[in-house]
Amino acid sequence: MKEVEHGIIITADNARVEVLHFSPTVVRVRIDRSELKPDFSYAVIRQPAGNFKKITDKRDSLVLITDSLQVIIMKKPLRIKFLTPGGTLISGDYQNFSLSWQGTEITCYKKMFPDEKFIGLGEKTGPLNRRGNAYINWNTDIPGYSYRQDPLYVSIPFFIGTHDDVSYGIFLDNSFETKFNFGASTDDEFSSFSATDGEMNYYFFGAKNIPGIIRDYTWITGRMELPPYWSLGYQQCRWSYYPEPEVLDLANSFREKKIPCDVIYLDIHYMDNYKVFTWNKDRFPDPTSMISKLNALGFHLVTIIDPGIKIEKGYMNYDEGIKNDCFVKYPDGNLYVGSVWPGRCHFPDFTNPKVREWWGRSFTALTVPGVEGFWNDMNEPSAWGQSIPDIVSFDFDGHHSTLAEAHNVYGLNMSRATFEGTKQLLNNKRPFVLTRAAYAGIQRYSAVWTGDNTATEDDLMMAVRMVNSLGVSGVSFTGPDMGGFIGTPTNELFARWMSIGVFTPFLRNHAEINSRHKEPWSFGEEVEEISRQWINKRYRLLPYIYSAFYESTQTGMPVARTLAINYPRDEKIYENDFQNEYFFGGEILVAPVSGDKSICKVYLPAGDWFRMSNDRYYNGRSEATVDCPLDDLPVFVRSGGIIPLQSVIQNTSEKPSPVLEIHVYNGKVPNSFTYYEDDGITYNYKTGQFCRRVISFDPVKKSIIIGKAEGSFASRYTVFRLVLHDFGDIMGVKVNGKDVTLKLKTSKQRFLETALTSEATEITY
Ligand code: MIG
Repeated sequence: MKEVEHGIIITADNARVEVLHFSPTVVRVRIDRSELKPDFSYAVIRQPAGNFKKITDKRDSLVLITDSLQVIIMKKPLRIKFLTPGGTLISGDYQNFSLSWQGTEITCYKKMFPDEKFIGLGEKTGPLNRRGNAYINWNTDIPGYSYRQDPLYVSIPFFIGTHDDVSYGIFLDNSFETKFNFGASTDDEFSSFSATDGEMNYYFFGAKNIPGIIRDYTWITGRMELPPYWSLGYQQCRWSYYPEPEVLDLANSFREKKIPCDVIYLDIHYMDNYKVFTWNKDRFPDPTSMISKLNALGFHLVTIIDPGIKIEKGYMNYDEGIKNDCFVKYPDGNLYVGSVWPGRCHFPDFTNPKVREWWGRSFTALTVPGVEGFWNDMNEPSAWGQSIPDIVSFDFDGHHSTLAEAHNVYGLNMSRATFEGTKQLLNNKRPFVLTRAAYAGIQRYSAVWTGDNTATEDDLMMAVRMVNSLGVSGVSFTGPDMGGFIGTPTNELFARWMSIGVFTPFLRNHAEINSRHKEPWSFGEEVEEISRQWINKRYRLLPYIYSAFYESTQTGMPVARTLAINYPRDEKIYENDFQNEYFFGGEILVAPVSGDKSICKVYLPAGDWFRMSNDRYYNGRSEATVDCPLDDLPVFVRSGGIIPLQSVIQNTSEKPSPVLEIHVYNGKVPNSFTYYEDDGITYNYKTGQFCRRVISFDPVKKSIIIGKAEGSFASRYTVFRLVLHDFGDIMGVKVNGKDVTLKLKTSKQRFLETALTSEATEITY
């Protein structure tokens, strides 16, 4: 054993082991057969820091202590265990075998506890509790994927285990193909994770609860930046809207029909022969004027981008790429050629910083005419045949590697190049970046959509779990193709999907080429009206949703949160019927249900709950049978819940009414909500131009306080309407000490209105 900065290195019989301190709750373990290689990661943005409080070298073990953890390393045979300060085992190597190499593949085996559950691993289908299942991470273009299909487009080798009264996280930071086995095909003795090459390199997260583990994981891999406000609105996509008059017609239809919408997408047909960074001049003769018309109608334009660069002399991006040596090659120096939409292509080496810069600069072709959103597709990477040879070489930021290691981080680095480049080009405006393929840490650069799903009820439920699982794994801004990309949804499925979409961080309707039209008015008048009502609701909720995104930027807490984050010990939430339930932000519980049901069973965890649509009260820790017509998804608010709402607007550049509604639901437990607002467009919030205030409800003191505004941004709202749910006929209501009378809204709701200033306001009753 050797003490080094931040930790220790052990030379065992067959292995080198390094254990480093990142924080009292984050410890990293690296193991290899020989000398550890120079350290490098695309996911991690932190360095080891601080040190163990105490390191004790005993005869048969080593004990490393932090304020929150004990790491015990047994010497012969080598076994690593993580315990609480009080000595409870949180996670530890399996007693019979702990590490194995088979060829280059290294596997780590951990003891599995009788009641242990596993959640996370990012974009995966299958159940919420992953116990009994095994998964592979190898980014894959897989149109029409089915339930339990694996692997998919995204690799996030991070999961959370929870058993007894402890939880922990493990992040295997290795971008080769990785495998996770949570007791599949074994006798429930151990779980394991493997990397097909490279070193065993994992971070152990030992924070007390799951929100703390997510906070630490996103401290290590980074958090999202605030997205443009418009990207939280409703988005309309199709493969493909063209030519220009069709795009403008589409925009006008939304306005005429009064269905709110903020974003229109152009899929691959806007390009000249599918060449990225070009425009098809026949279909889009004057993108600048088209985009300014769209902007005038309150729309933002997002265009698709593929990595493959067409081999064609005279095509600027090809010529530049060749000249600057931007494309990946075989080991013999010959350029790799793969065929995709444009035909034969070369592929940029996004693991080369010089190439990322070049790629970033190329976006002028899109940003100059006014495009503000960039949709990164096919970046698994995908080429016809779906099997690019592993030997293709990559720069790997100077560390030199091959596709075997670069494949899973290709999409991450493409998204990074896109984000960093467009951020510079947009002069202080926030770009919106969307990607299909990703690796851990993607939240720093891009939103993720869940690829080519199908219009089935199963896909709807699967999408909910995928979004929730991505959320646990650090990625907040996610959603599926609403309505299903492939196939035709029934009217019921479409309407239901729309309602669940309202409570999905990323809300985009998308459809395959040659499929039936799927705009909200394509399913008859009834579905059109239901869709309008749901999208209206999304826009009413935007102040709440934006505050939830703000929370993600601060703590990593996802916007869509499986109940397992807050109720890991409640067995019910893992049951088939209830595993899809989640919180949307901190206050709203969504119980997704398929479109073919009009009555369903929901489970409400500890606490008390109100159905949002009718204020009906429900006791927690109980099942309830509720009706769920297509215009009334089962959505509940926690008692004590605080929800800010605005008036319906048709797009986010429209000024809402100056009235901010603050809904407070009666309860016994104090609650607080951090409200956040800024211009939604620029980075001026970084210099203090935001408006943040804490709204708190204390049922014991009988007071509601709209806290003093912090920051220099002048809120869009100048009046607040406090809507009290289920407070009954309360008397003696005072605003800052002055008597007021409440007005009746419904039998369960009373309200008052008063000026919203930057000062604090206290309401007592
Ligand atoms: O080979 O650009 O997942 O959203 O519409 C298919 C056409 C390429 C796959 C994406 C999908 C997109 C489609 N793309």
